[in-house]
Amino acid sequence: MTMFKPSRKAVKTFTPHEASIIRDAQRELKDPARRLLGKRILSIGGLAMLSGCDLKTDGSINSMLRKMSFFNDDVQALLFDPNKLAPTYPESMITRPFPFNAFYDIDDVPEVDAAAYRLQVGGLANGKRTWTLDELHALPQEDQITRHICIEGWSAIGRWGGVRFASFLKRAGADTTAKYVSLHCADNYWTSIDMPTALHAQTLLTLTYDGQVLPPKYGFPMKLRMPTKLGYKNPKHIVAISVTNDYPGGYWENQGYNWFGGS
Ligand SMILES: Nc1nc2c(c(=O)[nH]1)N[C@H]1C(S)=C(S)[C@@H](COP(=O)(O)O)O[C@H]1N2
Ligand SMILES: [Mo]
Repeated sequence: MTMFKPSRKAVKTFTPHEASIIRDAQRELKDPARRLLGKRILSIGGLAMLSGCDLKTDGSINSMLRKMSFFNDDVQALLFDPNKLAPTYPESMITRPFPFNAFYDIDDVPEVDAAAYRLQVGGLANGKRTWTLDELHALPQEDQITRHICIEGWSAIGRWGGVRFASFLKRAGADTTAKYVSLHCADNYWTSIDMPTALHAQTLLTLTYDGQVLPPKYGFPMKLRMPTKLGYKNPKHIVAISVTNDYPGGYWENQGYNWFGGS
């Protein structure tokens, strides 16, 4: 990782004005980026130099932050080990009750009609494009007990069951050399993930929570569970999946949350 660290000689000193802009920038950075900085993979001064930013203006800092966020995505993608498993836990450690979170109140959780439900697969895929819930339930299922980490500062252990997303993508004829998989939800939430995470062994197209059909608050009828990613990258109520090379962004990502969102 030292390759990202500027040499001691290269570290420049900042004027008080520049230092205050850097402090603001650091405050604006979301957790994963902060963690990367904390691990000393990069310093903000080093980044300012890498991105050719003179730190004179807020416009400049904004464009630096934008570049930095993409740079951070690239670094996280580089550090992501597709063979490394997230920790799993015994049943006795499940958090009860498991918390609910969404960009709206629990009373506004969408009601999806199970009989009418069709999961759509679009984009770079040449297999089956429409899936009923029965068809999803007929696929081989597995369970995981993992920790969900929300960027808002809480975490909880839960048990999800469903189909390995890698095997679902294969059945759907997805082009697994594509860059992104985007996931669109019944509440108009959406997010997108990198292909290596989509193919990770613990990435599960979940249909159950704690052995029961996924309740509405946890994402009925289907949620994508990834213990390698932060909470906002785990979409509930998914109605459409698209395989694409065009950057799809996401609901929170487009408001400044880091796109890679590794946990
Ligand atoms: N469709 C949808 N999925 C979503 C969200 C949302 O608002 N809508 N919120 C995300 C966030 S920020 C979190 S922390 C988790 C919360 O999942 P839970 O209610 O099962 O705890 O859902 C994620 N997936
Ligand atoms: Mo979250």
